[in-house]
Amino acid sequence: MTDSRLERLQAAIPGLRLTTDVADLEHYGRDWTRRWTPAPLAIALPSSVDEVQGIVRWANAEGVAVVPSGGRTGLSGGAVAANGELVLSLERMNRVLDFNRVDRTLAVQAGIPLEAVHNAAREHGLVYPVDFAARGSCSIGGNIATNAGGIRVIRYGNTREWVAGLTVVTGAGEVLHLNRGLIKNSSGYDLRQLMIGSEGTLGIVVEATLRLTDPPPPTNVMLLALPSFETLMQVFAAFRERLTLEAFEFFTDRALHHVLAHGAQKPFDEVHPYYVVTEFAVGDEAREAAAMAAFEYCMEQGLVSDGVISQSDAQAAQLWRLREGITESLAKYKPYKNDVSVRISEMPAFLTQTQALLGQEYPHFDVVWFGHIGDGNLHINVLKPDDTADADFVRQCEHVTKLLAQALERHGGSISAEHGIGLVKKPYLLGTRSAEEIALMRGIKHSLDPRGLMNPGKVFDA
Ligand code: 2HG
Ligand code: ZN
Repeated sequence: MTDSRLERLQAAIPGLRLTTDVADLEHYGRDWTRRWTPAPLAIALPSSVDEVQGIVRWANAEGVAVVPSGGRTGLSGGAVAANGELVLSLERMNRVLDFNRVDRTLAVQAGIPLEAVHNAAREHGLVYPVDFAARGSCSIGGNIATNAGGIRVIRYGNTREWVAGLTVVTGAGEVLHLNRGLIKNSSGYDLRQLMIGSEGTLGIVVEATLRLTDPPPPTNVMLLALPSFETLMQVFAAFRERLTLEAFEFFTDRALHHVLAHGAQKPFDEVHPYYVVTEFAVGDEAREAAAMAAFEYCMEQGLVSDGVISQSDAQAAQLWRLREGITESLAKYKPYKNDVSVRISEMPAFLTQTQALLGQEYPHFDVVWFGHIGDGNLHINVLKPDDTADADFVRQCEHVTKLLAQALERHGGSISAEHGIGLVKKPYLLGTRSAEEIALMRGIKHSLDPRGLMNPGKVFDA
């Protein structure tokens, strides 16, 4: 470690774990986007709020940019450090701090993995209901920084519904305790909610008090095969009217093709163009009858061509794997990812137009559609053909994303439903957010991070 700035950091916080090992720079300098070459100055792995505060104060004194770092499972480049930044990894701050049975809250350090939060809640007979496939690797701090969504938003909402309190270190180096775990708090601006989804551009989430809830009633998982895209929203309406949905997810035949090639088990003998995985509460006769009624109605109307319902937890997990395994099964094709949303009522028109647009622009590419259709959230992954150079591929995809962004603007949608803006979607922010909104966001950033050192270049340019 020869950089004098790092020597001063180490001198200011003697116990701080710092590394400039080449493998560490590479490992901590990137997230699941693979487009940027990591080039951080160093990696700091603090073990306390005081150490985090010390790092931010040092960064202000030295003018060094800081990239907050959780599990780095993000898909928008929000945790990339490619410009000599200090990566501040919360990895070592991964403990449960407190469980409060009366408040039904779990206080945790930001670096704890989502799955460990699930397990801790379950030990107390409760659940933390935000859930998605990266649960084993992502951290709660990153979930909060991106207001992560996932497969149960339809029932429980996004991460922001479940954060009762936050401790943050702002870009100016102040430690703030926000909302104090309160349910009701009508005392001015809600700075906790401002921090949620700010992608590390205002400060660093160091601790959180999470709300827990009752476990859901027993559920069943159903896989439906659909003959056409047009009927998707009708199937959704038929199920939603009759059942309490825990999830309603969709994917195409191309998605299934890749998951099966990755080792999942084939659900039907025949091939169908579209599929839905839905999970809903059962556990009594009325609910089970409602589930059958929804399915039979869809079959009679020709909205669905086949279906299978889970008979055990193992089979439910198998059906879920078909949906949750998609991202991993596509990784080797270096996919260009879109994560868009519109209001559910806009979904049918948006789907029709987008399908036409992509069919026209990508006749030669493998385009994989899937996502949280019950929340109006679609993931569109475009796979890189072997014979296309990386840069050409990205250029073509960016052109189409521009067209997609225009369609989203017409339909009042968002260019990022749940993955964040980061670096990948920064060029398309205007359109989802107005110029006035972006100007206000810049002003807010300036008041919390006056030197512009917190995750600079992410979301918007200063
Ligand atoms: C999911 O819903 C994740 O599985 C990842 O948000 C989506 O890989 C993607 O595009
Ligand atoms: Zn998703």
